[in-house]
Amino acid sequence: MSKIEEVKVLVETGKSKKVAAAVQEALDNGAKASEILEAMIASMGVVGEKFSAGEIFVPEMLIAAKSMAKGVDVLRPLLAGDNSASLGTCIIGTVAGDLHDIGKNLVTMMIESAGFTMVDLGVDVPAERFVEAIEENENVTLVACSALLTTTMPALKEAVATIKASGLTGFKVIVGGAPVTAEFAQEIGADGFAPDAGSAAVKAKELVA
Ligand code: B1M
Repeated sequence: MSKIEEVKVLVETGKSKKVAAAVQEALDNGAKASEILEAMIASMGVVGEKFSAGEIFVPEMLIAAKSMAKGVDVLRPLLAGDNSASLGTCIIGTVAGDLHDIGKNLVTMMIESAGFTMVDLGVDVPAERFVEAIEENENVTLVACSALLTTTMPALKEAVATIKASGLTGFKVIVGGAPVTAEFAQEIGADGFAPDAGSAAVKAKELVA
């Protein structure tokens, strides 16, 4: 089994204590950080399928998520890149009712590497909290809202509406997450959408240019 395959199996089976070492070994064997990340994202897809099929339950999903987070910790310095440019502050969070944060954390890392100062509000963020954070922080140029459940798409809509209705200006709003589409983003009045973390960084730069 290749080291990358090993990382995939460890994430899928939630062997959180072994993942960091296996990721490091994969890197030492010449694997690219981006390849390892792709493999771990694919593992989460498998975990999701097993959950849908009733083969595993929430605790196993949670342990798999923790395992992936350990692997991402090792990759972070390699993926984050140069963040010396200053494109302002980006407020980011997963919307109300939604506890998923792996995707949001990857997006945070990539937008930071594009040159933003990040203020991460975490998960289950009420719409009004985004507005407060815009008021509390200097030079906010971007607000990024993540939603990972079809059931929290209305909360994403509410977050964008509340931010837009606040009357505050000087920033753009970007949205994303597995169930979110470009059409939905447009429909709810977001300024931008990105399907994954890499393109979120590209879109973020484009929006504030
Ligand atoms: Co949950 N979960 N989960 N879960 N979970 C999904 C999302 C699900 C698809 C699994 C499934 O059924 N197959 C399903 C949603 C179905 C739906 O919405 N139709 C689901 C469900 C149902 C649930 C619960 C309701 C289960 C229950 O309790 N019965 C529950 C809800 C809790 C809540 O949020 N209120 C729940 C709970 C959990 C855990 C807490 C156990 C855990 C999360 C732990 C954590 O995040 N710290 C968990 C996990 C791990 C998953 C899966 C397996 C993996 C999610 C993940 O991290 N993916 C997931 C199945 C799957 O994704 N296939 C699943 C990897 C990550 C890199 O991808 O998050 O999509 P993703 O992020 C991507 C893009 O979406 C994008 O970029 C990222 C990187 O490229 N992106 C953005 C994300 N945010 C963006 C923002 C942007 C731009 C792009 O701009 C701002």
